[in-house]
Amino acid sequence: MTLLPADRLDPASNAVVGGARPLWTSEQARALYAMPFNDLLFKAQTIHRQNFDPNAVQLSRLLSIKTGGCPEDCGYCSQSSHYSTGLSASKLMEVERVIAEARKARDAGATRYCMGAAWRSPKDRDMDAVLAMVKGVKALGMETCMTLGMLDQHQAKALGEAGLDYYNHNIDTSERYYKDVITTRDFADRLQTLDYVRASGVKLCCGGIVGMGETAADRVDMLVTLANMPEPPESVPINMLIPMEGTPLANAAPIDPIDFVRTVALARIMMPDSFVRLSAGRTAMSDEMQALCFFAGANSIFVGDTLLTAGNPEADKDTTLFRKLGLKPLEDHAPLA
Ligand code: SAM
Ligand code: DTB
Ligand code: SF4
Repeated sequence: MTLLPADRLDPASNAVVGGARPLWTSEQARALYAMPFNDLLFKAQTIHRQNFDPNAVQLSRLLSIKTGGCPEDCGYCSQSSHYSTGLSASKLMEVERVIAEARKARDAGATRYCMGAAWRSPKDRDMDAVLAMVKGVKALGMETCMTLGMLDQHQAKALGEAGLDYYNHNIDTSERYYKDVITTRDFADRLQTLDYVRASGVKLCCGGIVGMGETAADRVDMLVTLANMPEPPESVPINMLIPMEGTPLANAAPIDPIDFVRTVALARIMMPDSFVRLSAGRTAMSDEMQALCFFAGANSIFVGDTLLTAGNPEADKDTTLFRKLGLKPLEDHAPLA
């Protein structure tokens, strides 16, 4: 792909002038990140309104279908077998139980059901059950998302044929910082799986974590990688690290909330058509911080009191927050035409 010059961007709206989508340079993205906060938020909100209903938030629900005992060494994760986190490993959940949990989530207002497994990659013997979960949850009228680790081409194709809507596979941080966080796979492995998923017709859910001791340049470059993909991910989760006891990142210095909001705003500006999910870490955020994230363009959250192994705000708390902010759950999944 050719790198088009920055003057192809209309500075007011960030709209592409003249057709082709320009690629972001790190310098452009760093300059955005460093803008005066009010200017950055105004720009993000302006772009947000051009693409989405600013008061509608998509609601997803997560379920851990296979917990713990993971052979990967992700330095943030409670489910890695490399660390003593006090978590006990479980087997893959029964298909019927997954469908019953999804029905409860649907009845509580979630429109997308995300199923996560603590695997490096799925074993072929697990694929039948996983495909049955996709079909069963879809039959409830929900969108489906899975996050199962690395996939080969056949697995990605099988998930696509079963009707999976989204596959979540995060790049987590910049290519530069990646090896400080995970050593059992590399950044290129992540991109390979993302390519297989794209080729299978499944939409991408791909983002990362902030607050892992990375620099602002790492946050920005993670977003540059995502925004410069041939097609940016349709869903971009921005997780704030939930420090997990026993992991190498248990004592990482928390990210400044303003820097977190800047990261969300950049994601919105650089990927104007994507859903930006205010993902892990909301229990540690004030209402005001979440409100700023919504203003900066976040328009998706996880609902329900647990994520995979960690806590998430209780339903009452989110209902109150939505009422205070005049937000409503997004009923249909499409961005504005
Ligand atoms: N094993 C699969 C994988 O790594 O792709 C799927 C599950 S994994 C738990 C999904 C994502 O959750 C990770 O890529 C990471 O971005 C996020 N995550 C895991 N632990 C986290 C934590 N303690 N705080 C914030 N985000 C976390
Ligand atoms: C994503 O980006 N965040 C979710 C989902 N994708 C699978 C996971 C958050 C996990 C938070 C830590 C836990 O619950 O263990
Ligand atoms: Fe395993 Fe995923 Fe946790 Fe990494 S993030 S240790 S791959 S479950």
